[in-house]
Amino acid sequence: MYAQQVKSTGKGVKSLDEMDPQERAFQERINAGVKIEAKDWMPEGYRKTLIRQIGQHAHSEIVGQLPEGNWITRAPSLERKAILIAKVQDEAGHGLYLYCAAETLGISRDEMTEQLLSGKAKYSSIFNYPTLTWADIGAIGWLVDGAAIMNQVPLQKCSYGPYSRAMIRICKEESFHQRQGFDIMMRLCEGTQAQKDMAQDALNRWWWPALMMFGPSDKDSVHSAQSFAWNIKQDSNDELRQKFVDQTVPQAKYLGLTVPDPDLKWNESNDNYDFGEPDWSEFFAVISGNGPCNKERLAARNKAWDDGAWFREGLEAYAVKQDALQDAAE
Ligand code: BYC
Repeated sequence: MYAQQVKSTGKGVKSLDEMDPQERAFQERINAGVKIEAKDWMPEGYRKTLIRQIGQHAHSEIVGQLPEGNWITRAPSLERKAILIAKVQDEAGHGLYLYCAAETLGISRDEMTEQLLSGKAKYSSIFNYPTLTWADIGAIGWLVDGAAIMNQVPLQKCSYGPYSRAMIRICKEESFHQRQGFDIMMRLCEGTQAQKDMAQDALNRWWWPALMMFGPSDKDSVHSAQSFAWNIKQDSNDELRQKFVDQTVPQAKYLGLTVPDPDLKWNESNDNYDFGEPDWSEFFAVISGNGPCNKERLAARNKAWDDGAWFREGLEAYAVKQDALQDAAE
């Protein structure tokens, strides 16, 4: 019975015996590792879950350009500026692949955009924090892209074909992003005391928000059980958070930085780091629209949409003209 393989609570997940024949056949395909494609029959819940998750993911990529874009004009060298522009451009591309993947499920990009601009759709909590210094750009690449890779590598194997294929390319690019962030941190940590202090300050501010990127603790994760059953998720929020901590703490040590967690301790009995609990009240405030920069981020996206109206109108007028020319030629 697949429900027994569900790692989370399993509550609310139907067993094969409780499903009608069509749903059961669908679940059996998933259990056999077959990819689901856009034209295949799928339960409404599966479609909705994917639209929610892929939409949120796409919005995160788009909103994620804002904190980094803030530093393009202030990057400390021409080379750093070129690298940062390329990274921010990659994020726009990731948003595009993901919106396209979500569109295969029957929602339009305009509808998703409307959900983002009205504040109805979520995007990653991490992008509601400000980028105060150049070291924040290093910390974002190292920690935020590092956390994103940890979460997205398993998504390459998720059951929905268009999402899993989009993730393959995105993961390759994220790994370049993570390395460029670590490289910024290395340069700062090899520099003057003021540069090291700037790197430590960035780690202090980004560490806990990075841990929150993996979502609430498993006991509070409402979607995990069903997403495991549908092979959308393969690791729980807490499992990925643990992997991230285990991978990142040695990197911080290499940099000579201190992770801002007094409870962080190597646990020899299970070969993992024990670590403190993120401030979940902060997390829930941020995802409810009350983080440090939520209003600013939504205002920036709304402004970009409004400022682009003339361009969308121009494209539409051009398409109408081309259609008329085509009709006249036939
Ligand atoms: N922020 O039941 P749960 C990037 C919401 S961008 C905001 O555990 P699920 C990058 C969750 O949506 C990285 N909301 O949910 C870009 C749900 O709310 P709703 C973006 C969060 O879906 C530019 C509620 O909390 N990556 O890489 O099973 C520059 C309950 O949670 C967050 C993705 O989007 C959060 N952190 O698991 C640099 C990856 N966490 O919808 C880098 C794809 C949870 O019921 N998404 N919520 O109102 C996922 O893998 C999963 O959706 C999550 C959450 C692990 C995030």
